[in-house]
Parts: sequence; C-alpha cells; structure tokens
Amino acid sequence: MNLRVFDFDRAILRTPAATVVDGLRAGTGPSPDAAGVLAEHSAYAAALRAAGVTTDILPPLPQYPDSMFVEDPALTFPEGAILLRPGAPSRLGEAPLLRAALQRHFVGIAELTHGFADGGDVLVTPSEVLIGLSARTDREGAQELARLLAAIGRRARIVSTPAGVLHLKTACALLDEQTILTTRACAAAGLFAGFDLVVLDLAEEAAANSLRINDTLLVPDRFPGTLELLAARGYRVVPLPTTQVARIDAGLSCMSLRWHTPENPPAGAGNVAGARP
Ligand code: CIR
Repeated sequence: MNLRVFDFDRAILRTPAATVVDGLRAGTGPSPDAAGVLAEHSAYAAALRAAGVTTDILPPLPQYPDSMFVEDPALTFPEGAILLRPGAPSRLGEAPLLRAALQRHFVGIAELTHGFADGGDVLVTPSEVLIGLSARTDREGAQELARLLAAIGRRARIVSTPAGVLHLKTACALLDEQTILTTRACAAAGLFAGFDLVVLDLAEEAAANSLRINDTLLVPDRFPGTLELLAARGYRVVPLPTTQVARIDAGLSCMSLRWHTPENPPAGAGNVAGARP
C-alpha cells in the first residue's frame, strides 16, 4: 500500500504551559483561558489517537508561551525531520528544544540555518510541498527549506501566503489527494492549480485550519455550515473545540508534528536518515 500524505501513525505534541495565555496574537481580543486551552489540547490528542496515531506528548515549556504549537519549529516526514527557524523572535528558541524528541524518532535531522520558516506555512500535497512566504517565513528561509526538502526527495514550490493571514495553513487544508479546503482569497491567489477546491463561506473562513488524519477529518466545531458540507461530501468529520487556541491565532494543524513510519525500511535502517521504524 502506498502511503498517502495524510496517513500518519505517529505524532509529537506538547502540553500547553500556563503561560499560553501570553501567546502571540495579532488582534486585541480576550486572552485564552489556560484550563480551556488544556481541555482543547486533550480533546485534540484523544482525536489523534482515535484516528490511529500514537502520540508522544512533551512536557510544557513555560518560558515559551506558544510552544504547544509544535508544528511551527519543525517538519516531519517518513523520510526525515527538519528543524526550522520560526520567524517570531519569541519562538526561535523552541526549535532546539524539539531536537531530543525528534532524535527519539528520527535518524539524522536536517536543520535550517538561514532565514526563517514556520511549519505552519508548509502544505504537503501528493506532488509537492508548498512553502508560503508570510510575516514568519522569508524567502531566504523558504529557499533553504526547499533545498532541504529536495535532499529527502520532496519537491517544493514557494508561493505567497495571502496578506493578513498568519500562516499558509491558516487558510487552507488538504481534504484528500485532490481536494483543498480554502478561503476565497487563497483560492483567488491561484496557488492550487490542478486541485478541486472547496471554498469556505466568509463567515466560516477560520474552518480552513482543518486537518486530515488517515480517514478522519478534524474540523473546528463552531462552523456548522462547513461541518455539514464536509459530512455531506462523505468525509468522516470529527468536530473539535478550538475557541481558546483561536484567541492566539492557532488552529488544528499547528498542535502536532505528524508522520508515518516507513512501511518498508531499508535493511540497516538504523544508519540511514528517516523515521525510525
Ligand atoms: C503564533 O502566533 O505563533 C501562535 N500564537 C500561534 C501559532 C499557530 N500556528 C500555526 O498556525 N501554524
């Protein structure tokens, strides 16, 4: 069986610290409630496990309020892991603190050394990896990341994240191998040639941060029109609460690093780069 890009059997998560209430946010709305964030994180972890993923949950890092969003400082694939350089100064130190956890699961970890790139700006599709330039991901970082991806056999394409959007995946999600859920602005930007698009109603655009895991589609629970539409299209939809993490501009994709262990690891797999079997 060939792995699909949304087939995952492992994930790394990090428990939110009480300092999550000080997480970065663009707006001036209310702060999240620490207990509420923890409850959303627990529901998310349980949903991953129910979808068939084994979770490695790291301890909180109070000195990094946004560190529960582990997808931004790293990328993981069956072929290997990459430590990134998050573009927010307060988050740059998160990447080195993921190294030990990644070493438990990966042999050989590549590392971004120039510029900045956040994993939230990276959308993996079956044919290529889209890297969105944003306020967090600059061209230097994107270009080096494209080279690191090429080294593990993944072709990258650098695109522009629509203005006013934190990360590329704030505005899009892969629903299946040929379909992307996205916002009007992202659709109009023409980033997804060759894909079928499901374009969200303006009032429900925050549902773009959904997450396909194996045969399950995790969707924020407060968008009834989108939940109904996706269920009617045949997806196995699991609604999840994200009201608290949304207060600090986060959603479902950024709360885990996901990958599938190689199905046919080469002999002597301990000596080659890639996820440990
Ligand atoms: C931040 O601004 O970095 C965090 N408060 C939220 C990060 C969300 N990450 C993501 O969408 N990939």
